[in-house]
Amino acid sequence: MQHLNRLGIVTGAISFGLLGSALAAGIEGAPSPFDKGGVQIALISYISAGDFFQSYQAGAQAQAKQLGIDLRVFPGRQNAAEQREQIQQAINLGVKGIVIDHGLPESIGDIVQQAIDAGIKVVAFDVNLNNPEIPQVEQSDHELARLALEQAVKDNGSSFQAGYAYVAGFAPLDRRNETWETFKSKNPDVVEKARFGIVSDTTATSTSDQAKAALAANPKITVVFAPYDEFARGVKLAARDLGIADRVKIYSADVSTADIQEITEDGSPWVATAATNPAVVGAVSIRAIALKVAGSVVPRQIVVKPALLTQTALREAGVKTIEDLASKLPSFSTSDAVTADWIPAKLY
Ligand code: SR1
Repeated sequence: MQHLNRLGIVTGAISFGLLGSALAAGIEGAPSPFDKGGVQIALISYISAGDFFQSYQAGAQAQAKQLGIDLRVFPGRQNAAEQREQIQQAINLGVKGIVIDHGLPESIGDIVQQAIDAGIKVVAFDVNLNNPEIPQVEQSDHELARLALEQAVKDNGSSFQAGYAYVAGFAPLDRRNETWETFKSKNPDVVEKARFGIVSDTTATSTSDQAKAALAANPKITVVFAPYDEFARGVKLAARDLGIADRVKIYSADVSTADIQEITEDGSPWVATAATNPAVVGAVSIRAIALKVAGSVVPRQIVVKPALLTQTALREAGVKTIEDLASKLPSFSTSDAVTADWIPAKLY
């Protein structure tokens, strides 16, 4: 577990755009087909709105560039039928590998199997396709939720009324929910008074409307567990609109530069988040698919570990951006997951 205020390792920052431009022709000494370059890989997302997914995609693109990969990005629109259609398009294109970023397993399981049957390698990020041939990238969601909830107890004790933002069916949210359920059973004086949440192209504002109603109807709620940054933004907006930002504390998942600004601003009720650098997760996903395509053994489960970021620690450390975090926390600058000596693995 890493805490921002315990670490001080500094690495040089490089803009993503400067990386790997000379590698489109292939990497000397790399296994086939990466020795030639131009390997077509598809990144097919279910959600593209929001900071997390934009940063994930930027990290994936930066790593792809370093590997000379021709990355075809299919932006999700929270539309299961469209994601299915995009997987079909990738199969028709003859890509060598596909990264599936989120999605609903019941809508895509069979088409993903068709891709595998066509000899295409597949890696999944945060969608359980229940197939031993598909490595699963994830952020250690149980630990992530535990870090945020332990901070909630540290700040508020183990007796409080809570609001909870959750939508079932998304693998990371379902895993975080398992930790929430365990947490409640171990802390019987934590009472969940309201549950709400929407995942859509307007997650934050739609969740805000629901949070507003829930907080107004339950004035004794003092803690909200909102383990997705778009949920946390929505709850913060609701607390501000209701004029109760001084008596509600929000504990979340994820971080972005915009989130850091929202967390650290004066009077913010958003007091802690447990997070990875989504760009690093995107890079890890591309390395995993590259290794699969190269015929290397890839672990079934690939984990990028989260760190706890408290409002206090961010303010004290003067952190204003994700790049600041990457310069202070090793796990925000790179990951040692799925590397090989022929793969450049540093984003910053
Ligand atoms: C709707 S699922 C949202 C989550 O996916 C990623 O795992 C991010 O951490 C985000 O919280």
